[in-house]
Amino acid sequence: MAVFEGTFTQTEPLRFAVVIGRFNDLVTVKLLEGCQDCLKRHGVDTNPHGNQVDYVWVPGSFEVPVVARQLALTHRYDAVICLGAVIRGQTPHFDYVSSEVAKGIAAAGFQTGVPVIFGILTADTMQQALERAGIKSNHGWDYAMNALEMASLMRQLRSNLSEPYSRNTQSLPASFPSASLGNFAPESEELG
Ligand code: INI
Repeated sequence: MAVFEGTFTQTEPLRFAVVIGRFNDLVTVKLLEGCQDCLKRHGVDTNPHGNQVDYVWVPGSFEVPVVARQLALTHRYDAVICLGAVIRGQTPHFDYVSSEVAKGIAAAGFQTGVPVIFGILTADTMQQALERAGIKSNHGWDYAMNALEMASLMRQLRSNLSEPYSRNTQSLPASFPSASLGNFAPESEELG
């Protein structure tokens, strides 16, 4: 048997997409800077005109999942990093936006088999959000680390493990109905 773990060193072949919400861009621009700093210090060319990272801006966090899923479906990227800032304020908007975004980002990763990193900062106040986006620490850096680790891990799993059950049903016992894979089978029909 084996142990699989992502590494942070062989980053040259990796490709990333970063989806960023403009809402609360005082915060999201800082998250992006932290994210780029981390990727760069691990050898990734973060130049938008280079060939390792693409950037996509969307109006707010609510729009992040649909774009993240679309990018993941292309299978051009080893990971998609989602950046946004949802700040509680005085309205229930916070709860609607944050819960839908969390569900949508999870679904994007789960449906496509591509790591989609949840880099949506949720905070009670702008001060709290800024503290987590550079004043005290920068969570953008952490999200990039998560992306590097998952990108590397998924490459290792792909190159070391055989085809997933959904693509190799002949090796399954007859008593294992393929329908039982249900939502666990990655979407392949849309990949072209
Ligand atoms: N978008 C955010 O990214 N953060 C927020 O705090 C926020 N609040 O609180 O309203 C927010 N709203 C906009 C939302 O993401 C959509 O862009 C908008 O509703 C249009 O669909």
